[in-house]
Amino acid sequence: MTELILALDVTVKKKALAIAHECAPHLDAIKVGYPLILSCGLSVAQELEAEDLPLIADFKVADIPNTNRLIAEQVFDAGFSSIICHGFTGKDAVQACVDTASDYGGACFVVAEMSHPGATGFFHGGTAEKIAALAMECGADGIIAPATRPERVKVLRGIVGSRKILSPGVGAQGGDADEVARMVDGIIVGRAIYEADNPGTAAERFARICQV
Ligand code: OMP
Repeated sequence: MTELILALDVTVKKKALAIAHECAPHLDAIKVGYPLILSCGLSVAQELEAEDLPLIADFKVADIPNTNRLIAEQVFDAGFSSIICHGFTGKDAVQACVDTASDYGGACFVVAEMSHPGATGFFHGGTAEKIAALAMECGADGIIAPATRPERVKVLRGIVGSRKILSPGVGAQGGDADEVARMVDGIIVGRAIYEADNPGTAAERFARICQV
């Protein structure tokens, strides 16, 4: 079964918590990033723990190994169970995130290729493939690959094998959940859920697609 991960990019705490609660029965995890943390503080993670779902910290960590480790420690101490980091920083920097995640019994996902149109200018031409291979070499739990380009997900699957692929870009960015859900281990959905008139109903609809 494919997991449904809510990207909770909502900047008003009360609204974020209400949406999380409404959607929770249909979700497998909640992904939190800069929009929510910068507006509400890292402690929002503790409040989200009430939903009893794994929390993924999307800080796309991209610094030197020591700083990556310090960031990852803060993330796991705050109650997150996974962290997303960038891979273009190189082996030692990615390894610091993977090792810190492992020290905490958590998981680390490496962005192999981004979903937005501009990403092709940097990630194509072999870069995404290299990053995916690096993520495997470092022992990462999986990669992030674009739902907006299923043909690229297929290529990257050839590199990561049975390791996890989490895929953002469904809905608002044009990715087709029906097509991508069969190819990946988790789809990441933000606006198509949290901007819907009824986020709970929208989450339920995506959850049904994930069950195919
Ligand atoms: P929506 O476009 O609103 O569904 O949100 C997508 C979520 O996935 C946002 O939180 C993005 O920051 C995130 N994301 C991408 O959209 N593209 C990527 O390539 C990588 C991510 C990510 O790492 O989660």
